[in-house]
Amino acid sequence: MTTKFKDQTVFKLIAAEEKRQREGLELIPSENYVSAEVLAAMGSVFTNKYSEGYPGMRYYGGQINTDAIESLAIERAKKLFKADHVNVQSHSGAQANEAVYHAWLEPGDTIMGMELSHGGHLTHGRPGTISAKLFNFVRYGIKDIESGEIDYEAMREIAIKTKPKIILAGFSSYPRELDYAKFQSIGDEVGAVLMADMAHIAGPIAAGLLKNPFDYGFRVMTTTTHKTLRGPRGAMILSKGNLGNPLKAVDKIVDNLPTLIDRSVFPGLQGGPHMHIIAAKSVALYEAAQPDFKQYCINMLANAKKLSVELMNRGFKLVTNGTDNHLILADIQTSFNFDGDMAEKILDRIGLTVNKNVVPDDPLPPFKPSGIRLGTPAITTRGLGEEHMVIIADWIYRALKSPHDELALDKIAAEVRKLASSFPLPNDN
Ligand code: DSN
Repeated sequence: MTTKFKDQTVFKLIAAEEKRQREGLELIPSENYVSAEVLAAMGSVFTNKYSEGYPGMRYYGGQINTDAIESLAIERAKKLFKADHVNVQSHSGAQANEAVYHAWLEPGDTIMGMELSHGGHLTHGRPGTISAKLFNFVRYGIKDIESGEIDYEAMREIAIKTKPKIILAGFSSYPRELDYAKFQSIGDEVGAVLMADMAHIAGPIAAGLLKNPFDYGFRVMTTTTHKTLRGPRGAMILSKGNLGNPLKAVDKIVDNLPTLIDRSVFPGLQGGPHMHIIAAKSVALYEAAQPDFKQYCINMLANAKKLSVELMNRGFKLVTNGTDNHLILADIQTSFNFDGDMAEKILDRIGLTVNKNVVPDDPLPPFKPSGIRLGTPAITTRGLGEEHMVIIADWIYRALKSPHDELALDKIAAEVRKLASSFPLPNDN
């Protein structure tokens, strides 16, 4: 397969990665496998084109096809998520969040986001990030680790005291649904713009299986496109309001958020958009509008629930004792008396890919935290069902119970390889 390429070094690594993906099972909740069509669009000649600006307003010639493809992505995303406007140029979720902050805030303004160890993301103000240097972050968090319910009363009190200009709903390791109506009432009370970072749950929202924050007064949603949405690596910013000329300055009023955001992305934070990625986003958005995508999301959520129950049946302590979405946070330190980093490495050894993760108020440091994060987006794309969740829970339990038994680990690794190899990758078909 690699012999036709001159750069053997790189293409051998690509082949090796494909083999790793084929023979193992990806359980990282932010990962997925794209379709052959998304992959083809990413590897298309659109990568050759510069298109600074927006459709109809570019700084380069030759935009007949780029304008069409970007407009298509925008229209498809608007329809899928009930947005008034969508910026499809953001290169990543981090940049999308950054662009929204800069569109609406001045340095020193306050943003309220989820406590990082309770599930919030790095771009929600982790010390050391650019946004944490520029803006003042205040926090809301969960009431207790057993229910995972957000302490909305405490959130309201902090919001009244600190007057955030943005209240941010969103997470990268929170296994429950948020009560967006409560966000709305607090946002209205303190006059904050409501923003949702729905990177993890964009797929089920598009499928109508999880609530859409736009139905609860949210003005902005950011999402990556490569997680449950199953598109190329990249991001989008969806907003409510009116779109003016994005190349001209406009007043900072909430109805102008679409224009303010477009200006913040380009020329604020980025130069030329990646048109091959935008082409692939268009394909993914088309796929997400098809009936089989809804079934995929139903299966993904059912698999996550089943996996969480099977893990708990085997004695695993899960943060919030289960999941309402596609992700599971297991407290390995409490369950097995070693940390999540060690668990990640043991599971890697048997071909199950997970990632170490902090648990709420983790006493251990982020590089050797107490937990691991697991999820079902990728294995569900592969075609695994609830019956396989029993097998996977058992493998995880057996491996973590006997982490130094090399023979036992070899045996499990062979079982993983055999099962995984019987489920082709989407681009095999
Ligand atoms: N790094 C992503 C995740 O794994 O959740 C979030 O950006």
